[in-house]
Amino acid sequence: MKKLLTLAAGIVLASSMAHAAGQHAGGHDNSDGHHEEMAVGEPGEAGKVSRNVDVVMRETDDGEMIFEPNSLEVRQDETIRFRVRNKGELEHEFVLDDHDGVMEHKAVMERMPEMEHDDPNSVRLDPGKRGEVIWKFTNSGTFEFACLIPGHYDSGMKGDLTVEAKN
Ligand SMILES: [Cu+2]
Repeated sequence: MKKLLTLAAGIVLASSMAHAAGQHAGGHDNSDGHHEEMAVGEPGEAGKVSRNVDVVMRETDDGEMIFEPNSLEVRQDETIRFRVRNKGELEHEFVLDDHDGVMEHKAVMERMPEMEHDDPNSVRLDPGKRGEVIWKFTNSGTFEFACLIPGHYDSGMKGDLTVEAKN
């Protein structure tokens, strides 16, 4: 049953995305309406990884949910392999995006908690599992990483990601 719901949510999402694509010529639109790519960058190639960054996701004894570390710095044009490990007892995810993208995605997840996305800017892990995201940071600026499973962001699962301009 869970699988069926996931599938249904996926279909709803796919059709709403197709609809949005028709209206705005595709992609991940920002409010200024002309960005097809994500501001935070693009999927990276394994052969071009410049370094690995380890990130742990877990709950704390006092009821928080956290990323360790909770802030990250990278340089523009770096390709990073985020090695993400869920050391908690709940399912968690690691999503890279700009603030608006995180907020938008968070709202969608709250409406459709069963939705499972398979986007290159995220990885969702069962307790005890490891996964990775390979990402190229094409733009400098301030971005975020977050877990958008309902309730987790508000329990602390967010971090700042700074991309320093090259040179
Ligand atoms: Cu989480």
